[in-house]
Amino acid sequence: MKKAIAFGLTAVMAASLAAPVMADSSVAEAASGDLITVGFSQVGHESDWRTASTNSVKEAFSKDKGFDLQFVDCDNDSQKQIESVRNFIEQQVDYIIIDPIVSTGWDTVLTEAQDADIPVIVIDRTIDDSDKYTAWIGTETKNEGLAAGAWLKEYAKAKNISDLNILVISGTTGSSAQIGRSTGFDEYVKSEGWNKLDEQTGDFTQDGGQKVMESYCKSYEGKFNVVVCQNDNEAFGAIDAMKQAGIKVGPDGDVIVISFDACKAGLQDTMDGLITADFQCNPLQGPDCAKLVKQLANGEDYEKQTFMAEPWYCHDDTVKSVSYKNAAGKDVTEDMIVVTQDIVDAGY
Ligand code: GYE
Repeated sequence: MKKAIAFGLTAVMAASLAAPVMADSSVAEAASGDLITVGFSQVGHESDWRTASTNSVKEAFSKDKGFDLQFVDCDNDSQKQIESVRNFIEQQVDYIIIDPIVSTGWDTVLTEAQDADIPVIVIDRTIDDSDKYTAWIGTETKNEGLAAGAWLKEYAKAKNISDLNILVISGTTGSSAQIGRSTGFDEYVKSEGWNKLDEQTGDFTQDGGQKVMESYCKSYEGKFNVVVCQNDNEAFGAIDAMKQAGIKVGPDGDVIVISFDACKAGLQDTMDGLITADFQCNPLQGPDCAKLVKQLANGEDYEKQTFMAEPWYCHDDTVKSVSYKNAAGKDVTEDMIVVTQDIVDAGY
């Protein structure tokens, strides 16, 4: 008995030393070995955004914080993703976290999770054909597309550019991030009568962005002045392809590049003027997600939907703010922030 108490105390002390900021209940759970088991089915490893997302979840769901996390990288393969969720159900984990590659095809496996009494939390991208999950944490990607459209409209006006000939390199087809950004931006294409020449997927990768841009440079030589890349990694590839084709991007060049994510390297390119505007999507969703799982475990109230804050960045102050009707139908005005070295340094 004495021995057991002594062991308990030592374990609690050791846990406290290892994780001084941990809440008392978490210390007790971790020390007793009573960890909350969580399976995380991640999209893949296609972008800087994704790496930041994976790291954020792994850090927030560490053993010292009271979790036993099983991580599966689905390599952008939807079939593999469904199997990973089934595997978590078979193992009877306490909670499942899914970042869905595509937004449909989910109802059957979510019904299986529900039947097994395993709560599912969806992060980042959305599931649009089933409501059999407990909560969602992520970003409103349609607002990102709308803000990009509102910015381009004002930028073109300020620079006296009357003809906008646009090429889009979209993200993974059928992902909510692609659908949201395309839908939001296309509202402006339509209302402003812009000429969208083409839209092809670069699958959110640098290589994909480069390949699509190489082919665009041949097919649309001399015919375009805007390239919209649906994430920074695609923009890096597209910028390389344009450089090789002798096209100058940026405020004094031939082509305006718009991007999404605003990861550290994207912010650097925005400061350097290669990307003219970059609309941030915040990947640091791990802490909110871990907080939510603890709330569920403790039977506390929780938010069914959590939207991450997302600032909008630009190279210079030509457009100081953007006004648009957001996805929730609300009229909003948001600042455009000129990227400085401090902002790059603080980036993910
Ligand atoms: O923009 C992209 C990543 O789902 C919002 O996925 C995320 C997107 C992000 O691959 O870089």
